[in-house]
Amino acid sequence: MGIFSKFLSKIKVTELLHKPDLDELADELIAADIGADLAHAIIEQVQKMKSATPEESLHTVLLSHLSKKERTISTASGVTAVMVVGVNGTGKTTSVAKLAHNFQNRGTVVLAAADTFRAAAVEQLQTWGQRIGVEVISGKENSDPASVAFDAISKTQQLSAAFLLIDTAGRLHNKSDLMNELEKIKRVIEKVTPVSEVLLVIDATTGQNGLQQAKIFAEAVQVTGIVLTKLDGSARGGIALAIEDSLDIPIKFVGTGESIEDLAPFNPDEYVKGLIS
Ligand SMILES: Nc1nc2c(ncn2[C@@H]2O[C@H](COP(=O)(O)OP(=O)(O)O)[C@@H](O)[C@H]2O)c(=O)[nH]1
Ligand SMILES: [Mg+2]
Repeated sequence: MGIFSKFLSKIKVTELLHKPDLDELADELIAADIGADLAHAIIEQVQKMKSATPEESLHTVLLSHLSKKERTISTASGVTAVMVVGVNGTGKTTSVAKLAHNFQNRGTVVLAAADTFRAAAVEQLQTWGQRIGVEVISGKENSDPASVAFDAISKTQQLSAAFLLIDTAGRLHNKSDLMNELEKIKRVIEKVTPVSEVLLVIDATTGQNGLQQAKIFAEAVQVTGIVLTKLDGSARGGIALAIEDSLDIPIKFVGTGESIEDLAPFNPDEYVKGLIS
């Protein structure tokens, strides 16, 4: 059930939006993690749209705040290299495994365990790799992530693999450290092939806090797309709208659970319909 359904069923009786309705709509938008400023901008726009029904107006206005950028993964003719970045716990490693599974029917996939700061992170990726039958390149604990990236791109060439997915560390305590590390990994890959995508993983259940983290990452690296995880655990999916409105980075995939199949392309129209109906 959409987050605005209670509200919409009530206003349908009059088909007109009055001040108390608009206040209630603003509250619902904010409760859905859309953020106060954007919620008020949406209200103003809905008010100006007199011709349509409130439901149609809301649909049009919400859709207009989503990114117009391409949502499919851009692929390269040789190796498609994809870096996956984001704060610890958001779902990077799981998303790397899900993406690998998703790409497997299009060619050989190699995974790089470049989060070398946590032994558990490497083991976790290896376990996924075994389960889905994908090679995982790793280094020793605390080894240089860029050296893992180097080994991984070498392996990718050796196997003539079509995809290289790189899992990275998510420490946020020092922005310039983070930037240096991610840039170094990128440089190592780009000696061989361009990095096609840098996907930022955001946990939908962290709401506006997740948006703040996203801003820090977007300043540190050139993010080309977002994977919004744990939408299954969040009744407040409005965060997708807040992210796209403020960063104009397209959400390319959504995570809808903990198993390998729980990844879906993000469809703006369906998303908005889901919020409303
Ligand atoms: N419910 C749900 N859980 C998820 C999703 N994606 C990841 N997780 C869980 O979130 C936790 C952290 O994921 P992990 O991939 O280790 O995050 P990382 O630290 O960013 O690599 C794990 O328990 C995952 O199973 C999702 O889409 N939905
Ligand atoms: Mg991880």
